[in-house]
Amino acid sequence: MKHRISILDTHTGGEPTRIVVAGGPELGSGPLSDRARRFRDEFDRYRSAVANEPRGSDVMVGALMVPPQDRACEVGVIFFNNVGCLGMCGHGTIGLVAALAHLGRARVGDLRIETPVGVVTATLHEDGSVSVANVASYRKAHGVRVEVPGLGLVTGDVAWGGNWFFLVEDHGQALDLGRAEALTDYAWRVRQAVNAQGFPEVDHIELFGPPSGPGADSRNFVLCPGKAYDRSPCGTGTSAKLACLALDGKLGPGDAWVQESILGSRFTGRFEWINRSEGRIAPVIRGTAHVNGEATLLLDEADPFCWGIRS
Ligand code: PYC
Repeated sequence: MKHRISILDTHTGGEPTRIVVAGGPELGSGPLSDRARRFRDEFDRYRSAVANEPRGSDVMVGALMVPPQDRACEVGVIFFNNVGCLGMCGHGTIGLVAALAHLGRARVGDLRIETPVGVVTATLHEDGSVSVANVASYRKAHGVRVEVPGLGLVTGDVAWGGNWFFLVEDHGQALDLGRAEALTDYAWRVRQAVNAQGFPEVDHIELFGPPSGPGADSRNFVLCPGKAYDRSPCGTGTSAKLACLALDGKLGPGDAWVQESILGSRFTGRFEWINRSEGRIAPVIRGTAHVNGEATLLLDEADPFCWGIRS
């Protein structure tokens, strides 16, 4: 028996998103957080078939399009990667909007998108770029000191931007693409130590440094849950960064923050306060995605790796 899954491939600042347009599992109705749980618990093989080798790779982020519960939304989406599901995904949402435009389902203007962690509003601009008004973001812990075996003391902030991040500035690492392996090793060690030291929820590590040139405020290296690094500046990571900048008084409401990725691709972020005393912000991230593939995945049960290679 062959399953057929229709996909559109996109990339946002170099980071891929594989959008499942049709042929995904039937998850029923109800809140998207419940359906994401059902996808994780009962249909994980679909995630693996789409994101993992031999069809995908560790870098691949998937986006399963589902009917929204909220009728004011154009679509619901469950993001996933090589090891599990994500709460939100900024670069993935920008890719999703580019895909919807390709399908004739998005025009210049706003559209609401349901995710497992809340509704986000995306705006497709005339120039093809997309702004994402992300879920409320905030800092949970400031100046967390972590003893990392083999590295010593590392200090950072724990913040939410749709996923959980540990944000580090004083790492002493050069953020060069040629050092991706060394940066992955560094960030992975930091993650283990942060998890062990009272923050098990943190599954993204974000290192910050100076930008490569004019026009940007910062460069980052973001290690994702499955040990792949984000080729884009990371929309949820930039949202978490904006929450920290806002609380530290380093960026004002409405001011632009240009975040550069390890590749040099850029997102522009801005925020408004939702509740200043609680430190909650409404971040908006703007970037550009391109549709670069349109295909049907064939899942043949006779293929020993039909459902992907799971580590
Ligand atoms: O852009 O939010 C993002 C993201 C999360 C993981 C990879 N990219």
